[in-house]
Amino acid sequence: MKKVLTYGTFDLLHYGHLNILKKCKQLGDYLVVALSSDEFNEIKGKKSVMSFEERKEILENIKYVDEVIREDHWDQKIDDVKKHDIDIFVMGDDWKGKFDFLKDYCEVIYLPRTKSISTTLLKQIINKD
Ligand code: C2G
Repeated sequence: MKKVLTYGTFDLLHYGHLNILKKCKQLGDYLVVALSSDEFNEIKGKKSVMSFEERKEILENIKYVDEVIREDHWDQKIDDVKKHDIDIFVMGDDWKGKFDFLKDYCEVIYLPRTKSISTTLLKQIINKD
């Protein structure tokens, strides 16, 4: 079984998120999503609209996602790859190169971001109305 791992906040889930989750699942058989906790979002300088529990429940109900774990700090990735026996680590290419250190432990793939959609953009549109 080929296991895939990806990370993110996944706030106000949109089709850009769905696209990368779909592509992650196409790369393997089992997809683990490490979901940023509310506390870690503060460290990332992000304030998510939806709580960790709400974001987790949504992700757990997406057919591509097999398991959701917590992301609490930047340097848990190597442990996560080992603990969950990950074959492929995937992120959007806005992170290109940032996680190449994981190449010692698994395949690392950066996928093109979906154009013209982001949580920030959605917030701007919603705030305009
Ligand atoms: N993404 C995408 N296309 C978009 C928006 C997001 O492909 N239009 C991808 C991002 O590249 C990322 C994933 O969706 O791989 C989740 O995006 P965010 O929720 O913004 O996550 P981020 O803040 O980048 O957190 O340790 C890594 C961090 O937790 C990543």
